[in-house]
Amino acid sequence: MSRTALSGFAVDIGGTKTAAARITGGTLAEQLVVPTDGAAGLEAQLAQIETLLTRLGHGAGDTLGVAVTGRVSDDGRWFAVNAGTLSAIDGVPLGAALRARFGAAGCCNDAAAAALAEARFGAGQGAANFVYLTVSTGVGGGIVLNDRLVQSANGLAGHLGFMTSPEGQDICGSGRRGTVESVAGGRAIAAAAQAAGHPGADARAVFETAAGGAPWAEAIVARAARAIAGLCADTAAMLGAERIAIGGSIGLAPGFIDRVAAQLDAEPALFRVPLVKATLGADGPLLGALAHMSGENTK
Ligand code: ADP
Ligand code: BMX
Repeated sequence: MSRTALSGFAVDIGGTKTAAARITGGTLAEQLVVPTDGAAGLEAQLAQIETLLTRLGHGAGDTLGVAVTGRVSDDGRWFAVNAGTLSAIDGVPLGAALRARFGAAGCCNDAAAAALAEARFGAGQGAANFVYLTVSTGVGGGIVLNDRLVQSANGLAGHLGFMTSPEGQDICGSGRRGTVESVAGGRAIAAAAQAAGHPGADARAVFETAAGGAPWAEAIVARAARAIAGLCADTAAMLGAERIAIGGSIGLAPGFIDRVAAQLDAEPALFRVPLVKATLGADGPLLGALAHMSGENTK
C-alpha cells in the first residue's frame, strides 16, 4: 500500500503521552497530545480516546487504528508486559471494546505499528530484514523479516526491551531481572537519577543535565547507550537485521544514536548493524496503526 492511501483516524497510547490524529492522504492533518494515565483501566482509556476523537471530528464509518504500549493478543486483548507502566491493563478486551464504540477499529502494539510504518514509508524502506527500536518510557521493538512484520498470537513477539543486558541488575515491572528496559527506558533513567540523589528528574532532565557535563547524569546516559548497543548486536545475531531504526523521545534525543553507534563500533564487524534514525519520528505509531487496520503486512 502507498502512504497516500492512508486516511482515517489513529491513536497512540504510550507510557507517557497519548496522541491522536486525523490522517488524510498519509499526512497528519490534525494532532492532539495529552498525558497518559498509567493507572487508568479500560473504561477510562476508552473515554480518553473518545474525547480526543470527538475533538478531531471522528464520525461513524471512519476507520480507526489504535497503537498501544503493551502486548495485544490475536483476540484483541491488551496486557501490560511492564506492569509499572500500565497498572490496570491485564488482558482487557480492547479490540472488542473499540469496535463496539467506534465501529471500524483495530489495535496493535505501538512499536510493531511503528516498525510497519518505517518499513513501508520510512527508515526501513529497501531492507527486507529490518528492526525498529523505540527508547521511550520503555524499550520496545518491532521486527520485519522477509518484508513481513513478525507477530505472535500472544502479542509478545518483538518485545526486545525485555531481553537482558550485562548493564542490568534491577527487576523491571515485567518481573524479569536485568532487562534492557530496566536500564535504558525512561522510567528506569528517572529511577537511576533518584538513586543518584536527584529525585524528580525525568529522562529529559537527565539528558539535559548530561549535556551540561554533570558526571552523574553522563554516567546514566552512557549506561543506557551501552545497553542499547548490546541489544542491537544481539538483534543482529538473532535476526540478521540489515538495518535498525531507533525512535522514541530518548532514542531521538540529541546525540543518543551517535553514542549507541560508538559503543557498537566495539563489536566485531559482523554484529555492527547500521543504525539510523526513525524518519517518521512520533508519527510512526500513528501511521502504522492505520496501516495495520488496512490489513497492511505485505509489500
Ligand atoms: P511514550 O513512551 O509515551 O511513547 P516518548 O517517546 O515521548 O513517549 O518517551 C517518553 C520518555 O522520553 C520520558 O521518559 C521522557 O522523560 C523522555 N524524553 C522526552 N523528551 C526527551 C528528550 N528531549 N531527551 C531525553 N528524553 C526525553
Ligand atoms: C514496553 C512495553 C511494550 C512497548 C514498549 C514501548 C508495556 C506497557 N510496554 O516495553 O509493549 O512497546 O514499552 O512503549 O509493557 P512506550 O510506552 O515506551 O512507547
